[in-house]
Amino acid sequence: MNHFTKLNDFLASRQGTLKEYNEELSHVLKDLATASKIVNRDICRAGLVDGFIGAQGGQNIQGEEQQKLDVIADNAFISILEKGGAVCGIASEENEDFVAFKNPKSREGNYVVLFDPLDGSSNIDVNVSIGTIFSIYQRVSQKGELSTIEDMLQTGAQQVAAGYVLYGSSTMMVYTAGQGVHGFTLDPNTNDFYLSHQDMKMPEKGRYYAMNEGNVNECDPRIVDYIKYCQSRKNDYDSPYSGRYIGSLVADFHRNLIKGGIYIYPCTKEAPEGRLRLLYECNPLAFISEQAGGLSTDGTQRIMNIKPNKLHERIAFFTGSKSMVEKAMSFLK
Ligand code: AFP
Repeated sequence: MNHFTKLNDFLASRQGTLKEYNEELSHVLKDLATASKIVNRDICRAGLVDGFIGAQGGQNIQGEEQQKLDVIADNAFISILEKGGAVCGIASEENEDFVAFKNPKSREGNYVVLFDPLDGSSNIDVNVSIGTIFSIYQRVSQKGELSTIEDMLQTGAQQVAAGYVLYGSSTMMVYTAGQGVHGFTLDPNTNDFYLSHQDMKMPEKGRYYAMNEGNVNECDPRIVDYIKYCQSRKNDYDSPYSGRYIGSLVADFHRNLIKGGIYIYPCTKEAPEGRLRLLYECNPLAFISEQAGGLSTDGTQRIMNIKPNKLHERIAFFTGSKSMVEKAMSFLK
């Protein structure tokens, strides 16, 4: 036993604090937590179970090699959300098209969930932190009907809740429903999430920058200038920032949320539109960053104002502590 509040009790206490914050939304968040516990268990046992480690043998719609655990995690989230009844459809990194749940209960569901079931999957086989990222919207299609593409292609500003689960040295679920950011740690003894990080705030600035610096000569020279600024003694700390890049967006973002820092994935020659996906990577983290006092932009505009044109749309992403993102943007002017 511990003295921390369980996720379910916390969700119950929040109901009604916002028009959108109701029992059905709590249900969706609980289902996401349940699915993440299954995924967490599978990640922890991956090395011991045949069929969990390694490549699946196919590519997802992004042309990226799918890992076995990508598919296992995807199936876990889809099956729990489908059974739950509060969600009428989903879109995920691992599926080319969105999935409209056909059963009558789900058709009555008010929400859609967009997610990356296992972010940072190149880190799975090497036992480095990975995550799940999710975004929740109210449907715009008719209740009782099948969910439509319009449900999925909403701007980030229309998210009712968003979050991530970090499978790290401990497993944490962090979410916002538009009233601050709440962090829960999974207790392996009880398999319950407990409120461990209340009202999380991103420090106004920090000393960490996260970028795949292998790409530094492949991007806009103004980005190179900003990276040189981070590495110089001419920055606001009069000493070089520390470079930290895990290659799992969730883990890099979480460090910056707690310690202060900036994450950058600009357009590169290889990825001229950017690498990260707007709908299930950037939007949810943008919502959390703003709720925590940080900023997220594609270099020209607020991430959450971008009207998506397609499910797997990619964009450039700059997210983190407010003054650091503002400084990076000043290089792009
Ligand atoms: P996956 O979810 O397909 O593994 O992609 C990981 C990711 O979207 C993000 O988590 C990382 O920050 C980024 O890509 C890593 O990309 P690079 O390997 O190009 O640095």
